[in-house]
Amino acid sequence: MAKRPNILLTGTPGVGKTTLGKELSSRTGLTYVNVGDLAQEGQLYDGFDEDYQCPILDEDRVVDELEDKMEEGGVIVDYHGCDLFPERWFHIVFVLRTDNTQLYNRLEARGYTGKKLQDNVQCEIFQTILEEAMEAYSEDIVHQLPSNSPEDLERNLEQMIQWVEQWIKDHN
Ligand code: DAT
Repeated sequence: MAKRPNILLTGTPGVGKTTLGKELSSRTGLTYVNVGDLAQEGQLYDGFDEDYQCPILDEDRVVDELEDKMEEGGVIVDYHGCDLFPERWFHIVFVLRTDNTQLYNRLEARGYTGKKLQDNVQCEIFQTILEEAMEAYSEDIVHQLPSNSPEDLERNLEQMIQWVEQWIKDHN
């Protein structure tokens, strides 16, 4: 079996990780893993956040759950955080970025309101996830990508597919 890279797709909720990740998976054959869904399915939670009215991720159990798959390679991980994963897992990290107004509209359409909506838009304004990624991974594997339009999506996909193909050539 050919060696294949692991990719982390991260960024504020609503920037387009799931849309991009699923399409990248279908075009490359890499396995797409949505950490939010994985946690939900396995109930990998440790408490409840009253402020945000959502369960708190049990990070250790998430990491344990994914370890074997990541070791094998060929996984696209989608999550709105990035410092919970071991650095060694990823060969490249993409941080998707969306303009504030655009993000606001997407999150509102998703049913976010009040503090949850405000805090997520602020998270994007303050580049919180980008900074988290820069601290958690070697800066030369962290790439920011604009994710505002269908054209951005297509351009990002093309660049990523090219990178995946090159990586596979170089490592096999
Ligand atoms: P995330 O997984 O980061 O929370 P998503 O993939 O669910 O985001 O996308 C949120 C919404 O934005 C969804 O309605 C699809 C839309 N969207 C995603 N990428 C886009 C893009 N590049 N251009 C326009 N809309 C996009």
